[in-house]
Amino acid sequence: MNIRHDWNYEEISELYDLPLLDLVYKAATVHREFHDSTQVQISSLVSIKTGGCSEDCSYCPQAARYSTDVEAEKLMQPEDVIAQAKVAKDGGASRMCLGAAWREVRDNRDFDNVLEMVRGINDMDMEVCCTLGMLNDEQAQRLKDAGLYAYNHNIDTSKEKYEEVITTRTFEDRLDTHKSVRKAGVSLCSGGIIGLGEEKKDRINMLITLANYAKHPESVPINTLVPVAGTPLENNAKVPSWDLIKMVGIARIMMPESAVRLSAGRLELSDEAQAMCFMAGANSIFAGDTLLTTDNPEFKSDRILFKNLGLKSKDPFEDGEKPETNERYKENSAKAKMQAKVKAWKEEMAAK
Ligand code: SAM
Ligand code: DTB
Ligand code: SF4
Repeated sequence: MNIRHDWNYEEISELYDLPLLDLVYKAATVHREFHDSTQVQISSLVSIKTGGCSEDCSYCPQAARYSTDVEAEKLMQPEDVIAQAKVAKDGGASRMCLGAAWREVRDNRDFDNVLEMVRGINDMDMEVCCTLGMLNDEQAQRLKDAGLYAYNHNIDTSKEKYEEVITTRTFEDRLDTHKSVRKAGVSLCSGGIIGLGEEKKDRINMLITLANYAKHPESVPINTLVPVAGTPLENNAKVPSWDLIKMVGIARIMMPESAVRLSAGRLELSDEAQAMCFMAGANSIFAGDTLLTTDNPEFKSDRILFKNLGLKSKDPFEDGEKPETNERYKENSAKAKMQAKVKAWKEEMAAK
């Protein structure tokens, strides 16, 4: 089977309407052609900057404008993040994903600290992924120079549904960040959420956007909405696990080489439903008892599940080379600090 980038709505609609077990059979066959079906990539998440976000993503407990239990915190210290990465590595994680409740990356001290975290974790021979909101070409390059392996930036839903879910940025803004990530030669992680109130056409169009890229995202997280009290979507109907299995299977068929990640919402799934997702081609999970702010299955229960299903965790850098950290990232930090000083001095002079 060759890799395609020209999927059309009708053919995916046919897959969507297949009897579920026929779809799973097709997807499982593709999965076995491209992957070792016993291997699952394990990522661990840490929320390096929690809450207080200026965006209005209607699913997100970290948006400042919604009244949720999440309290805004400052950026974590690099040494604390690196210590958490060590624990995750000992638990079998090959990738550490650092999440920040930011609309976008800014060229400031916080970003310099994130670069230090990236460098420290890459030095531990773990893949480092960041999800920091929108970024530009230069920022993507600085992350790459620090040793970043992947960048997560979800499209979440279809272009058509997007403005019902988020109004403070556009679908195009998301795609622009993807361009910067690709330009810097960083692996792209992008997927979406089911349970936002979307229809079949939105689910299909979301996958078509990702699968018709000239290069498929190397990871495709499929999140199920975790409804959080205080967010506009807190009372959304629960998504049947059949829908998740279907989405995983379709993503597997459309993007055969990518890692399809079972992401938020795993706590609500039975072991059997998770097994069906692995059968349909999921080959990555977030492990650890918290995602960013919500709960996730404990390491221990995942270990039992893996044992029962005969699954193994994948080693880091099996699908791509370890990025070399480049001393340029330090020079850039120094340059940014100098520019900030000059700007402050100019403002001071103008005020006199
Ligand atoms: N602020 C950055 C951004 O939005 O890109 C990074 C962090 S943001 C929390 C990362 C992703 O988490 C979102 O794009 C969304 O797909 C997912 N997410 C957030 N809240 C969720 C929820 N309640 N249920 C499921 N997925 C959620
Ligand atoms: C992704 O697709 N899902 C993760 C990760 N990428 C950053 C985040 C899920 C967040 C779920 C809600 C929370 O814990 O705050
Ligand atoms: Fe902010 Fe990201 Fe949450 Fe949106 S999803 S409110 S950008 S943290």
